[in-house]
Amino acid sequence: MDAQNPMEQWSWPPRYDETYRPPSGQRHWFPRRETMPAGERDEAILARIREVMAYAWDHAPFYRRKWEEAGIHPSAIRDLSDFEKVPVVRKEELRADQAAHEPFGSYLAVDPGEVKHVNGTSGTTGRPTAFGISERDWRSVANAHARVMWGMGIRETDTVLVASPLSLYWGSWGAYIGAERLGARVFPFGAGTPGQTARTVMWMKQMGVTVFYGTPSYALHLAEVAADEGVDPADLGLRKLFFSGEPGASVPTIRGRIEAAFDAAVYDSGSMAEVSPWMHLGAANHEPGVFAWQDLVYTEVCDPVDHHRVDYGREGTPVYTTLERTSQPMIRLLSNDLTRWEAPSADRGRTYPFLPQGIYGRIDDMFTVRGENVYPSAIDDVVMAAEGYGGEHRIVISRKSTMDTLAVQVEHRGVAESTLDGWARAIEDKLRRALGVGAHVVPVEYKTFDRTEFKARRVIDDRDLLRRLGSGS
Ligand code: 8LH
Repeated sequence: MDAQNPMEQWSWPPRYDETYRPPSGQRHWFPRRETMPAGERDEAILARIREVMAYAWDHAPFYRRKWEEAGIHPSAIRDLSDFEKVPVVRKEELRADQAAHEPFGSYLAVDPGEVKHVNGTSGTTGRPTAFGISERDWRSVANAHARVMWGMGIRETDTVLVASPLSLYWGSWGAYIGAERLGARVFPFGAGTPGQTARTVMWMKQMGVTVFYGTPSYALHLAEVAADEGVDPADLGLRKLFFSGEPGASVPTIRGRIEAAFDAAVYDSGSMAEVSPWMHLGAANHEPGVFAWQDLVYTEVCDPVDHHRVDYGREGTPVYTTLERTSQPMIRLLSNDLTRWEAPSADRGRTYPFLPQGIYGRIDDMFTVRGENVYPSAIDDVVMAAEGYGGEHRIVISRKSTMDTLAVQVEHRGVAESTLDGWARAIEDKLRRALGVGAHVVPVEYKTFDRTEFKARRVIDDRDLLRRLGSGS
């Protein structure tokens, strides 16, 4: 690294100047870190990985046990390819470890007394996982998020609405503390209580909200409720919306619908709560897709079976390593999500690897119909582009004898009854072309389905039901 021009505020453990903020007209929060040659950054990342691993070895019995079993010592990591040999961490392992070492697991690498914030998974089934966050980590996350939000063009003059649940969900708090650190005005309205969405519309107007944070599904629901209340969402005054939590902001049709409804720019971000700063994936200008800000959370897009990096241009599953977390460091956490990555290029304004379609699904959510792999987000993309789309749909996978079949129930709005059949067949054609397999489209009335205020669940897998009843296969 250039000794005359070191990376800005780059240290282990992380320490940030809390008074720092770039001049408003500056595009990058930390220009050097964000635009330096990727190879030089990788050298710094390798050194940091070794520090983080040594720290975890000394402070977190979970990692020492795991690596001893695998015959790996932090000192053996001499390049980023060596790092690919470090075994991945699965979410089930974290859950089991917390059950055995309550409440934060033996991967807690600080004294329990240092845990000053608790968040957790909001899953309603199974054992929830607790996130124990030290004050130092809380500040690192705030600084990282401020930086990524700055990259989205959010400034201290903005009022940022946090429109996702303000409870256990790390996403909401991460957006909150990032906006606060950036110097913006934060408006934590939350989401998820009955009647709240109509009130959100009213308050947005009154407070002059300029930036929205939530899930893509919720933004679309909000637009619908605003229209029901007689308010054109484009008149709400939003400049920008940024998202995380589910695919959508990089799915062209969903992105387009949100941009058109609010007449504002859309940005994707998000990874996993465990690897907060989750916002390490952030937008490139005004295109779909996200950067992997490697100096915050080192992301390897890997083969889902051997967990080695796939070449740029290829699809794989992100494996994440936090480079700035000390309380519950995550070292090669397996996401089981799917994405495709591209090599860093200075042309994009930041020299990070780029994920042009964002994260487009989870491996578990992918299903196979007549030999073709299908992602729900690919169906969303086609169906939501249809003229007369009513705002919601459901994807139903069932099994007839030994054959899986796919049906999509699509709400329609403003489509004449006499043309409904043709409308459905036209969507079927587009689905066949996009997915390579046929799907049966069933038109249903507008507002047949519940809207979500958080992450959408649109897939109904009847085969699961059959399996549970013991009559499947
Ligand atoms: C995404 C995205 C995205 C998350 N595109 N899929 O992102 C906020 C964090 C706090 C979050 O949602 O964490 P959580 O609840 O642990 O969920 C993580 C999963 O959510 C992740 O594995 C993805 O499947 C999905 N996700 N952000 C597509 N921008």
